[in-house]
Amino acid sequence: MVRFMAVLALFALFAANGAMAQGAADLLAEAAERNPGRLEARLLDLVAGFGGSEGLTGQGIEEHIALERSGARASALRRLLALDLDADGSVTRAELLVTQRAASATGRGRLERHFAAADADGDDRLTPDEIAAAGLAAGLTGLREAEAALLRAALRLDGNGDGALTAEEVRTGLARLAPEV
Ligand SMILES: [Ca+2]
Ligand SMILES: [Ca+2]
Repeated sequence: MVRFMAVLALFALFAANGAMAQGAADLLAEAAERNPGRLEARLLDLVAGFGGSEGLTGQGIEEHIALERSGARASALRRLLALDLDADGSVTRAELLVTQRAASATGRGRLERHFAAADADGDDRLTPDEIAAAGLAAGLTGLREAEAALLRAALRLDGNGDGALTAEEVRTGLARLAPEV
């Protein structure tokens, strides 16, 4: 029985791996079909910017994703924290109004939008938790899950299977993906 379960678990694992690999290949193929030039430029930039001497590893891809998200998160947090005039960690509607008075008409609208988006419970006050959550959400918007999945899928182009992706492998891998013309 134990052996049967083990075989079953192994089978499930292989099936999951196969589905994952298939999904990654599909993601790349779709992106290549949509805009081959853009995908190639994006991946070559990534290899150049985050690859080591051997090429771009999974860790390099994760670092890029984390950096993109932390940048977007920091911008959103800074925007909201700048409204916290008495530095108590929360932003009240009264604090928002003071900043809005000093802003341009479009600036006022933007501030209202950011405040309302962050005020999850709609009580006209941003708690530290609401501010943190708004930052996290902005980070995910900075680099969406679909884009992250596509970048992770790029490792499928690692032709020699050494776990690192070179510019050459990106070019030849994408050329192989390109639909027949
Ligand atoms: Ca405050
Ligand atoms: Ca609130």
